[in-house]
Amino acid sequence: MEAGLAARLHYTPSAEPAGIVHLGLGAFFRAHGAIYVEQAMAASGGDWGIVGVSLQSPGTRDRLAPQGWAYTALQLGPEGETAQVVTVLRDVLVAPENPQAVLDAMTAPAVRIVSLTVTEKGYCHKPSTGRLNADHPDIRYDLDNPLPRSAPGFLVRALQARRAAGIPPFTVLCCDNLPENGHVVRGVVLDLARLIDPDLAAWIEAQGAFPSTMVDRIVPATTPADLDRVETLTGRRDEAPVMHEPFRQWVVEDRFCNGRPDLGAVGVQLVDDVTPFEHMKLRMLNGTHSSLAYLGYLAGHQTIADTMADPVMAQFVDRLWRSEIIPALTPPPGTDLAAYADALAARYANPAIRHRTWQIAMDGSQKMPQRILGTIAEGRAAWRPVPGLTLAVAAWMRYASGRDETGGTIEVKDPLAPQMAALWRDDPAATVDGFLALSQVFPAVLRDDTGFRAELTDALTKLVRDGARVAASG
Ligand code: CS2
Repeated sequence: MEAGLAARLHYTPSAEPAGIVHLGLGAFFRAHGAIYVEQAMAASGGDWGIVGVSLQSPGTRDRLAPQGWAYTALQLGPEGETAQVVTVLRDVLVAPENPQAVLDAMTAPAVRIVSLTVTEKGYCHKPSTGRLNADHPDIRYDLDNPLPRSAPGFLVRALQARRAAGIPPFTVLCCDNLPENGHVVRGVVLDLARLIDPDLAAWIEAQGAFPSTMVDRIVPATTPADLDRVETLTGRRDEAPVMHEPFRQWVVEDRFCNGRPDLGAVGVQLVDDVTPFEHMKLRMLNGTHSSLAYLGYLAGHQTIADTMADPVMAQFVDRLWRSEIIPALTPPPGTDLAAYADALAARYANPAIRHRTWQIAMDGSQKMPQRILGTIAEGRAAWRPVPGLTLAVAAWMRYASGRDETGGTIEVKDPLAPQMAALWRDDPAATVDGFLALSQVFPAVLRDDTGFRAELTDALTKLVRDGARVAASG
């Protein structure tokens, strides 16, 4: 069918009460967790419908409302595309418009899980320590006001309301790419709760649950061309579809305090300890994604697939996996890390997924510690050379300071963007000194490591002198 002519996708949502409130209703959750939950309900039942919450803007709510909250998930494989309509959303709320409605939804007794994808910066923590940043403007606001702005604020105020009403806590299920993500969100919730009411903190500590998870599926931002593509394929106009690769993985610690969908029935791995899975994924996937994003962007590549089609970059990432990252990892039970790397290379090269290097490059100051800097610190402690990852840090510094290979400006999206733009100097050693002083990004072991400082300066010098492709060629 020709795009622009079809009737709008529409569905009448179920009136059953929701069992899950999800904070941060972006494309990733709609293409990953929401589909697993829908399939778990189809397999084993349970009232686990989802109320989605946008913490910032009304766009997703406005596009989904006329569709009865249904949307198309389009799977893009090298061999073709398949569409599925997802109907697990029961409602979508926009927090800044009506924070009380969000707290009411989170306080409903039928809600037993609050899941989150609010991105790394949404936890208002210090990435290098994992603790709450009590000076964060949203946290300061949330300390003084009963109607919150931040994700930790919503969690704490909703748990406070549940405790006051004699309702047990919900499980907090973090689905962001953070190390020990359940532990981090537990830490920020308890830190904030202690500042509000120490008895509340003690109740959450005793009765709440914060399982860690590892989430994986590549979900590029939806483009206007994707809307036409979905319409042509399905014969329905959908203003809010999501695009995703075939692969998916979800590893979850089975520690829920108030029930859960039958996730095991639909391929979710329920484990005691997610740490080895999460290290593997954050370092092998996200660490190389970010490395390819910075070097690829500087080399003029639009997407990860384009970057992988450049033999210099494909060889570079292969060296990262085999010589620098795998040697620092403990394989999760039953996992062959070399095969995992091969599978990643194939996923990255999928030409149907147009995942922009610019999109992945976003928020680097929040991503570098868990994706790259931890592997560097461990490699250096073991006297293992990590030249490729060091080059990736140099590429991030060049990118984050807002200058591309031709001297043009880059639109840097990052909470530290203005601060980082001011750190660029014509002298690479001075630039490195400025960046290494960012204690919220670099752990002390790297800030104090003179060898690392020297190697990073060499990498940046080479990158500026020769360009990203030559620097990445070894
Ligand atoms: C990406 C991730 O945007 C990014 O930073 O590295 O979103 C990545 O695509 C997912 O974590 C894959 O599971």
